[in-house]
Amino acid sequence: MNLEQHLNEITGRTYGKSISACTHVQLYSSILQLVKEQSKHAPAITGQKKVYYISMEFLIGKLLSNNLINLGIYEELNQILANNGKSLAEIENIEPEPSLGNGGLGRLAACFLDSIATLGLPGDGIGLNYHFGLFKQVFKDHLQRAERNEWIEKPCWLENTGTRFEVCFGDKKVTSVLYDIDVIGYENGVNKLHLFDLESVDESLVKKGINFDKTAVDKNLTLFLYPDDSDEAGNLLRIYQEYFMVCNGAQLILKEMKAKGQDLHRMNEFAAIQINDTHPTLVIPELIRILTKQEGFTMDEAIDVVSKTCAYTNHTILAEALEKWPLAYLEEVVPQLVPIIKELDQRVKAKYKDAKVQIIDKNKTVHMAHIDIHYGYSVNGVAAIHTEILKDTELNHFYKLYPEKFNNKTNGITFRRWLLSCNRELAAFLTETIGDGYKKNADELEKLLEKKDDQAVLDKLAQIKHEKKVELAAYIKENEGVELNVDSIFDIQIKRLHEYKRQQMNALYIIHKYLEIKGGKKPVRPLTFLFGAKAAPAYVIAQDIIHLLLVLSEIVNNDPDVSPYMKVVMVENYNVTYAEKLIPACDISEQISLASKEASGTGNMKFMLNGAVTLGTSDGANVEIHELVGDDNIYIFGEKSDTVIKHYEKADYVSKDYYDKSPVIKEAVDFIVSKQALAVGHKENLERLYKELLNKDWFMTLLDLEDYIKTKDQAFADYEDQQKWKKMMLVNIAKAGFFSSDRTIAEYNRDIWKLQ
Ligand code: 26Q
Repeated sequence: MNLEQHLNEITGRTYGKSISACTHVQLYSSILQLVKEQSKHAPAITGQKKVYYISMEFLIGKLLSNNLINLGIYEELNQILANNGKSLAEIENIEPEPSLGNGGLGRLAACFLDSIATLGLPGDGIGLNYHFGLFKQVFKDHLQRAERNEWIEKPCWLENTGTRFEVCFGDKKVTSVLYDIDVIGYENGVNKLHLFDLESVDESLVKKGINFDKTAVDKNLTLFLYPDDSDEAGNLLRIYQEYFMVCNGAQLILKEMKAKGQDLHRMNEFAAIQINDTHPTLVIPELIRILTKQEGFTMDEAIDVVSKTCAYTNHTILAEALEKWPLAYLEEVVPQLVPIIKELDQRVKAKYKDAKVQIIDKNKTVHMAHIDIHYGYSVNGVAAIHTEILKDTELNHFYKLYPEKFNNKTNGITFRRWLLSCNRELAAFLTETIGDGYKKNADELEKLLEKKDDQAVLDKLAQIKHEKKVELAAYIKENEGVELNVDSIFDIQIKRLHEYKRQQMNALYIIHKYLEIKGGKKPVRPLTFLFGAKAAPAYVIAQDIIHLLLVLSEIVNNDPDVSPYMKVVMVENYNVTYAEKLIPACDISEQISLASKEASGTGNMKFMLNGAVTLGTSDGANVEIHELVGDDNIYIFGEKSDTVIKHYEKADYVSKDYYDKSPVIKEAVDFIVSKQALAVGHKENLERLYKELLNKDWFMTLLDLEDYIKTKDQAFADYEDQQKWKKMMLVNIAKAGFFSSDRTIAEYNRDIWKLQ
């Protein structure tokens, strides 16, 4: 049966219709079924040892087009549908996006699963099946409101496996249900993403927006994903979720090993468990508990084998983001683990006198990362500079104890989603120009460098960028109601809203530009500033920054003196699908975090791959991008991480000094509480943000503002030298190969997992 016959057979079987007689909704269901049936024929991935990537988040995005690409049937199906008068692009729009992650960490996990399957490595994901995931963002009255994101519908990618486990919280017992999603490798085999759900989950618990009864754990456990900075009330529930995941995960891993007849005493020869940040840390004491209580292991044996199986990835150096839980919380949620955690702590205290490496500190607070580092065999950071900072400062006390455990794994992104799927035009042109070897071996993108002086190639890259800007403009017109000038420079900052990422610095630049234009200084070419960001609902200043951005867009876009030269748009409900539309259309990629604070960033890599030029600080993976493309193909500004770290050590940064010293800074900051801004926005939000910047500015916005303005103006000026700009685009694409997650996963496997 060929592909068309197969699809016709499915539409016939399901709807009694041929392809051409089906609606797009019916075709969406039918193609989903087609993918499920075709993936059954993909080769199984097997091997003696398997990796389990355990994570509270898998931000997988829509799956239809990626699965079609990975099965190698996208083009053929596209043609079949077109021949039947149907549009695959429109069918793709029907799929809801699951929001099973906050941002970078969750999206990284999804890219990793794609690469693990693509490299043919045995490896599954383990996570939770949140019914409403992360909230859906809506703007009302220039403020963010949170609503539930309903993404589970029939049919969907989830397959009920029928597997159930029991999970105890002290004497409370609940039952889980396991759903699987196929992870289809690119022209390779299939692995699984295992998502556990609560059998007794009750969606009707959710009242208005995202509010629900947080105490009814047996009903609410898998309703929502916690935002990355939550309120107190949510903390207990977060621990319930974490334990629910790891208890199920541990049972699944042991069950699979037993089914294969593998000796649990040699667990580390058959399994590697990669712990994605501290969120799944409880898997360590949970495995030890099961092995000692149910499998006849001595404590020494259990600790030994678990420590040789578990590896930890750190994604942050923000002290406030390192998970610490009061022991009392753990006593309430998982009393059965407390004796084990105390035992692990006792062993540390017996061996090391340094209080900084204790698991349970003198305030009876449990430091999750410390469990991972003492009782795991690998600790990795996610970009070169990040790992160095971990070793030198944040985790220096541990580095001194276990230098051999520390290693770097610079993040990567899957080129299937972030090039082949989101920018088919660019992918096709690359294939035409350098062959399609780059699809399997990303380093081959460097072949593009040979075309640096080929005018036809340079022009075509610029032409594709322009087409993508036209497509994005149409989408934004429809979704945000704003008209964009496709000949303007598209400057884009999309990422979670956090003070350290400094969207507020970009806002201050926009104010500066607005005032310049009002004063008669017009930019040579119109400018378009695009933002996308969700803020944790309990993160007050982040909400205020969103408010400022929305107020600015209202002021700028409606000012007839200014709007022909400049537009500001904050897109609503920024998510993976939106990223796939924004990134290919970008000219300037904003990566402006305070140096030392962004562990890696992965958006920076996606933009580069799609021919945008980075405007960024020496932070995270920007440093590696800079090394690869050289000074001439990137805009780097701001203080370096060592200077920033010294400011924190000496506590000598005073934002007010910068405000007093610089009329440009003063004018921009004052605008936040100007009559003009207050006429549009809310006094409470704007004043709070103004005071924060002036009196605290913990992430040193004003420190780098002048250099930022200067460097950004230079980038805009350079854009007018189109020949130069096109070459910069080319070099960025050509050098992006290093950031393929295939490379990252090959390194994890070589250094940590050691699968055959
Ligand atoms: C913790 C406790 C309670 C509730 C929520 C959380 C929580 C949830 C999510 C804490 C942190 C996160 C997410 C962190 C994250 O996305 N980090 C990013 O990871 C990327 C992948 O390595 C990096 O590129 C980014 O630099 C890093 O910020």
